[in-house]
Amino acid sequence: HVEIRREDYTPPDYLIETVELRFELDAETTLVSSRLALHANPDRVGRAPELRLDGEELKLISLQLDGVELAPERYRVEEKHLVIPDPPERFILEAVTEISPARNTALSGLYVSGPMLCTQCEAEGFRRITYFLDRPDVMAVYRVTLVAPKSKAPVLLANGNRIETGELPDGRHYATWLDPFKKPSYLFAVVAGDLVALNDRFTTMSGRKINLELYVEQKNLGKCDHAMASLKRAMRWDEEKFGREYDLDTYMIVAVDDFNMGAMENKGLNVFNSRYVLASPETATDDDYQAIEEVIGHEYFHNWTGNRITCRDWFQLSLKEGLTIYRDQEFSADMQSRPVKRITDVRLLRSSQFAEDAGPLAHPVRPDAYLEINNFYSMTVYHKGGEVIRMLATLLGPDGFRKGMDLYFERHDGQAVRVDEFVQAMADAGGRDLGQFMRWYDQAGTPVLTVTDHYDAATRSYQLIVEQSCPATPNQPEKKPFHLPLAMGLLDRQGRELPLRLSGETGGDSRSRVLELREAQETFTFTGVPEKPVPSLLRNYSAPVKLRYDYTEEELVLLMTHDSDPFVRWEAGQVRAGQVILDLVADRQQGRGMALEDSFVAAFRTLLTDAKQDRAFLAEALTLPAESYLAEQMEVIDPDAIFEAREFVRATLGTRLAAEFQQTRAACAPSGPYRPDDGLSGCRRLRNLCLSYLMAPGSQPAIDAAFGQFRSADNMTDSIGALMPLAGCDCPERGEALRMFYEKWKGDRGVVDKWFTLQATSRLPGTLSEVIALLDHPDFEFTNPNRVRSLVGAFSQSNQVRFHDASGAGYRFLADQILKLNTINPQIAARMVTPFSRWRRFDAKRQEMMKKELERILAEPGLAKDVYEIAAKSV
Ligand code: HT7
Ligand code: ZN
Repeated sequence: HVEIRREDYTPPDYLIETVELRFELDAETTLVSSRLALHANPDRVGRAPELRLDGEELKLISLQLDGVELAPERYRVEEKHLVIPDPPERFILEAVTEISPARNTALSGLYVSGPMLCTQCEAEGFRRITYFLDRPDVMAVYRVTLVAPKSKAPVLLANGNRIETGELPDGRHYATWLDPFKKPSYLFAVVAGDLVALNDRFTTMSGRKINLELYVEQKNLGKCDHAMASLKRAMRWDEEKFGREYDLDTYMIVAVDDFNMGAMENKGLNVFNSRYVLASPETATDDDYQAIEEVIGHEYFHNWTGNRITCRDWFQLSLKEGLTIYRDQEFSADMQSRPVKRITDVRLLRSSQFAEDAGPLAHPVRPDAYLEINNFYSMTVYHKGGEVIRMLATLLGPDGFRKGMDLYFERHDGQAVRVDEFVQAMADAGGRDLGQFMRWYDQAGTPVLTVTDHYDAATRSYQLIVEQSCPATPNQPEKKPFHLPLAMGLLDRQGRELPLRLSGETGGDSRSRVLELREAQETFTFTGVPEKPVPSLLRNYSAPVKLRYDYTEEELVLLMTHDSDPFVRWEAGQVRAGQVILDLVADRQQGRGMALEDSFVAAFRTLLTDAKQDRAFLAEALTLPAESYLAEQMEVIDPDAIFEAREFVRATLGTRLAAEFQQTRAACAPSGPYRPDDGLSGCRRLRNLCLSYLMAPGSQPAIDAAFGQFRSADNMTDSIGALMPLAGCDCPERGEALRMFYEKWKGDRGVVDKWFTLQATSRLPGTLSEVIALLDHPDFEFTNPNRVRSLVGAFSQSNQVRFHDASGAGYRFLADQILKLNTINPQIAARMVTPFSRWRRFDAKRQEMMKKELERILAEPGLAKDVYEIAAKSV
């Protein structure tokens, strides 16, 4: 396996101006005829030697150069390339290749999904369609003709505008599409199949009318309204927030059931995993509705951040992904509760990205090397990348950031660029030196901020001493200090916000400010501070770091109840709950009995009964830190002790605050039929959270309440809200409810995925046996990524205590499934390896067992590069 290194980048030797493609579509054998207008790149390094086109799994049928069949000695076909040793400076290359969509279970290139043929070309799927310079800095204009039997594929779609259609003999028809925008091959797409469309219109800010077309299977037409409404909201938002208007006349979205990721931003023709399109109140939860809005927004925003300006090479992936994550987060924050959105985003970052950054797969936001680029569509590139953009926005302020974005679009529209160009635009627009800031792109690992303080009553001055450090990560033993924004405030002992005047400053009365850190250690001295304050640090989670400050219990309660920043209020509660649970973990490990502190129960009661709190926020505040997040805070992870301590806290709260939970649950009871946009999703979340606390001790009245809610629910949020605690309960109602649920929904893929996940994430001791049995269920398919994720992924990634069973059976199970997936879908197989990468964090026996499974995977003959890279780095 060849390692690709960032420092080895050279410009392409040849460029492609225009691409003409003709597809004779058939699931078994598709013929692809290509006509490429090539010329030597004037910016190449040295004279243009041979032309090396990328190609995989292709059968070459014919090859012509400037209209003449190429003699066999003038080219060679290698396993992954077509090489023409001595081409002219400028020429036309025509090739016919044969591919088999039906045998393409890797879902990269052209493949079959249900009643359609569709493509996925990012990152390197286009080379599985035809020979090409399959790299993002080769941009061309595409003209595409699709030919197919009309009865099987009445709908024929490609990027851009449909310029011609017609009938052909033998019941076939064709459509020709022209995309006027130059694009890299990874944004190419075609779809052909038996689909119907939901149509709508959008008028842009300059008055252009855009056709919006959402293609689905006939049976799903009734589930598209939310996706369409989300798209229109996203289009308007990008105009209002960033002044960006859509550029083609038509925007198409196609929903497919078999898809490796969430969705794909192909120019003018997005292809979506159907789970991020289809929704109805009966089949989708509030979270599903939310996720659809987010992903629809994300793909739409890529039209400017990704498509109009793309990446020079794949090391720059965060240029488009981090920026677009930031944009979709801001869009969602504007559409719902901003604080709750920030809390959910931070929760995800800290539970998944921090773990990645602390293990053998840690890599910088801009990686230095890879074997398989698909493995770098990571939490770090996406979500830490998004945090890096957020820090720029915080440092520059809203106006400076907008100016930077405008300058970036003005300078680079139509180009394939690097992260450097983006940061330079920000630096120039904001008049700032961002040289040190670039370390966020180059250094892996989560920085730790250790804050201490000192108050001097005589001078009424208060010092904050901030130290930053960053742990060693693979190939990076030493780290240099980061440039980062630390948003903060100071509270007096009554919880009032104090003015923040740094020594040497005059005037200024702000109650919240951003300190800029650049050094390994810095001291900030505030003057005119009347008493020793409580620092409110990292407001709105202004940087992706771990914060260490030794708060007392009283100080945490003060922040929880008084800070003006909702993130800090939430975080103070999480820190307190984390301390309580981890103390109980220690008690359990040392054989002491567990007892919950009265003060914690009292604080929980105060919060639960605070009628003034926003309910969505309250639900977040009352949710205990996840097992995985608690695990990250332990030197040696003890999954059993974490699970038992956390469950003990939940059950104790459920018992001691039963009346309060019942009251709150009743206060949140629905007063009318469900509507996803009724503004009551926070209420539903809180109500279902109360139910899960009430269920934790396992009392019969609570089980009856859950079963009652399950039977009477008119929407999926409440149905799942009841079924989830039932699935974790060893009671007869469990089997009954799961059976009823399956019988009702067995024809609906998305809901059946939920049914698999509910069972895979049950903490009951027999879960692994159930999961193994479910592999033989008629609805389980190894070829469908959503289904694999819903069972194998859910068990190994979201059921810490059962996956890490001391017998090692969970590990054997996962390795067996990875080896099966290796030949079916290497991308999905590789993603399933990640739980093993954390092996060093566990006790010696578990370490040994996990390592053994990694070695078994690595010993597999014919191991895909994708799986090899993750397994080899992990071991
Ligand atoms: N840009 C899209 C990436 C993507 C992808 C990457 C590798 C393999 C399959 C894939 N499907 C989609 C998704 C996005 O960030 O919008
Ligand atoms: Zn993206």
